[in-house]
Amino acid sequence: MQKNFLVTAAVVGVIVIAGIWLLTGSKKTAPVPSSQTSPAPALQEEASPSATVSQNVVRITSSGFEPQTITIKAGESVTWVNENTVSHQVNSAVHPTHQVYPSLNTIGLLQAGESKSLVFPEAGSFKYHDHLNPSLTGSVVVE
Ligand SMILES: [Cu+2]
Repeated sequence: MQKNFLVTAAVVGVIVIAGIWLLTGSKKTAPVPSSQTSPAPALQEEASPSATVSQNVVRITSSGFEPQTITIKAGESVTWVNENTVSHQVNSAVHPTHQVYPSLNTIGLLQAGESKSLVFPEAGSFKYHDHLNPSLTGSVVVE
């Protein structure tokens, strides 16, 4: 009787310890000695440049398009963001007929704070300007 109790207690104890080990072990893949935790921050610093900018953005301010030339890959889009307090109008070269790359004319008028995007499916160099202020020019280079 006494021996059976001790065996049962030992089995229960092993199960409880195994359970705790599994629960804590599932979060950390392996028990790591404390001396190995210090190199971890250095590894994180090396991994940080992997952050990527998913959108190609051209900002429009009172001084023009920024960047003035934006380079993208075929199939990507460009988003024009009017950060100025007045309207701007993105149109294809050449002012005033706008016939070089008519797709750019779908951007057209951008009210203050407004933004519009256009996908460029084919490679090329596409010039545009602000039709309301034709001295402000820019280009999209699609590789
Ligand atoms: Cu124009």
